[in-house]
Amino acid sequence: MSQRGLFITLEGGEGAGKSTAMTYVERGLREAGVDLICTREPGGTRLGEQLRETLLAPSETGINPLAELLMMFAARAQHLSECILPALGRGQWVLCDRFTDASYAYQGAGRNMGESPVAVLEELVQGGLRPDLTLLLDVPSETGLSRARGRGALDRFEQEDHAFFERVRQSYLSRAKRSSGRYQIIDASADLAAVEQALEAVVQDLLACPPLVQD
Ligand code: Z5A
Repeated sequence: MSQRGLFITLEGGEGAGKSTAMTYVERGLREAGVDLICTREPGGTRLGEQLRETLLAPSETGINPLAELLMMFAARAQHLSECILPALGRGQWVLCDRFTDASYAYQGAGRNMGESPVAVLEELVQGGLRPDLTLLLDVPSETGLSRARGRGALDRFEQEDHAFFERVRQSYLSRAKRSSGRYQIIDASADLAAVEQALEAVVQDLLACPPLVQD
């Protein structure tokens, strides 16, 4: 039986540069001949994109934190069954812009729900599946927010206050510290050239010595 593909996620606060990094990593891997798909959360399927629209709409002011968390995991359940698991099973690599670390950071820490409800849903929806590698683009929240604001209209999350984004950042950093084997922290406050250089090193490492896949 052939081995499943690698599951790689990109995480970070607002405006950390995940989408920019994803394009760069995707290009490096494709040029090296890796067969991969790129996707995102919430989203990646028709249902997931519909839920994303609701979750990000600034007009949706009344969404309760538990409903928000359940919508993230509803989108994730669909994404796993329709897109991520089939691709991994075919041996393709999956590059995903955000995954469950974002639920720990935004709902667990940002919304002050704590880790327990996230962990319960993680187990229910994913079973034993965890990313093989997570690239955490770390940037001070003020820097990230000012980049995000520079892009124009703010979504529902981007309208939160500074304390919210600080909790999000600290959650990412503390989870990365606890399971350091899975994460690579990229200093995303550096200029684009320096970030690209760091990503280039990650891509070369991945190609030379891919992490062991946990089935
Ligand atoms: N969310 C959640 O709450 N729970 C969950 O479980 C999941 C998600 C999965 C949508 O995610 C929202 O869903 C998200 C959390 C929540 N909150 N929000 N908002 P998203 O990933 O689509 O949203 P986002 O964080 O706002 O991502 P983004 O807008 O796509 O930002 P980004 O990908 O990190 O950054 P970027 O688009 O690559 O770059 C932003 C700008 O900065 C752009 O103009 C770049 O040219 C510039 N940039 C990038 N890097 C640099 C450097 N190094 N220097 C200078 N300028 C730079």
